[in-house]
Amino acid sequence: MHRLPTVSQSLRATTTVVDASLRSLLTGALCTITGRTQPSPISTAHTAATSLLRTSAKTIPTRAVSVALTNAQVAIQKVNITTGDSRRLYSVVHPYHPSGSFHDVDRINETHFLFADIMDDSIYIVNTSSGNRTWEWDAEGKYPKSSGGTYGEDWTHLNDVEMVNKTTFMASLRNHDRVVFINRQNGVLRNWTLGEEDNYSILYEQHNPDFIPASKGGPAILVADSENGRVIEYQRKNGNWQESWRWHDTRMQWPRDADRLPNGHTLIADTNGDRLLEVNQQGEIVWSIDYPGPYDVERLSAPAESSAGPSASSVGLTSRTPTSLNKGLAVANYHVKSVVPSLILNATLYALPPWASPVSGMAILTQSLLLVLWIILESGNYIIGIRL
Ligand SMILES: [Ca+2]
Ligand SMILES: [Ca+2]
Ligand SMILES: [Ca+2]
Repeated sequence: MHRLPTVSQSLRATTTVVDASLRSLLTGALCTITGRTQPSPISTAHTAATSLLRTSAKTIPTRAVSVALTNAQVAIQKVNITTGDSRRLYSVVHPYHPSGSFHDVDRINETHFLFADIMDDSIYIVNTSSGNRTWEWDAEGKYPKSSGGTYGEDWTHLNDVEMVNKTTFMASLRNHDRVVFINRQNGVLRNWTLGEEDNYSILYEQHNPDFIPASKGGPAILVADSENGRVIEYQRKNGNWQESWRWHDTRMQWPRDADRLPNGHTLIADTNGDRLLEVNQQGEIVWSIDYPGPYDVERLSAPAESSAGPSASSVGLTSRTPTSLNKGLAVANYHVKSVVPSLILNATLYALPPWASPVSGMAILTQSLLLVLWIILESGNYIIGIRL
């Protein structure tokens, strides 16, 4: 995989924030985080922000981030994390689209960037020195329009792209529950596709798949299997994808990023679990902090995403599932998650403040529905009373 030390990552980000309390907790664990907290005046439709946590005075590399400047204009900017200085590299206006069209952008070299365009259901390479697209792949025509989400609105929800090598790219079609491989000459490599639409035993509306190459024990894909509430890895064996590792606990809820670090640990953004955590090779949590709605997390001292991390099978990572439950609220939350459809639960939690747990979220949703029902019934009685 050809990824550079200063590769841009995944960032629908807005601004630089140094959070002192988090900084003290993360000594030695230099991270960037994107999330739905939005302390910036820059507007975004899908609220996102980057918190750049600096724990030492050493030089921190520049990163490129995508930003939503207005409700119609999106851009990528090169940001010096140490100084906060930024330079716009490329921007476009989508007059009929809300902001946030660039759901992911990876740097190929100093001038060329790879985009995942969630509004256009496409991936493309842009030469930022000329502003021209040098290559493009569009999902239209490759999959039925009746598949995925609503065609023309949120059809594929193409939320991530990654360069596998100079000729092949990996993309995440969230609404199709698929990770696909796209060759520049031959298009989709069908026998490499991971997942199939509505087969939730494999993937269920995933985010941020990372490709682990053969040189690191792959081919493997580490992915946040969001609606299934787990982080999972698949290993390529005998021409098929086979599950090789999974991790989740009673708290995990709608994770949207997992990075395999060079030491075999896994860094996770647990979005509706409102925390960041790192698990070691034995599946134990080595540190965890509460953080509202994190979307993506990066260890700045490591290469981007999972590009320097080993596959689970090559180092024998231990899986973890919530077989032994904690007492109290954790048990209640776990049971709520087991009976409430994940799409409803996660949509509710996304709209509620970060303190809302699955139990409290369902209580608020139930009370709101009862209130609406009561208003409807009372309105009906009132109208009937008038007519009588
Ligand atoms: Ca990416
Ligand atoms: Ca990742
Ligand atoms: Ca990451």
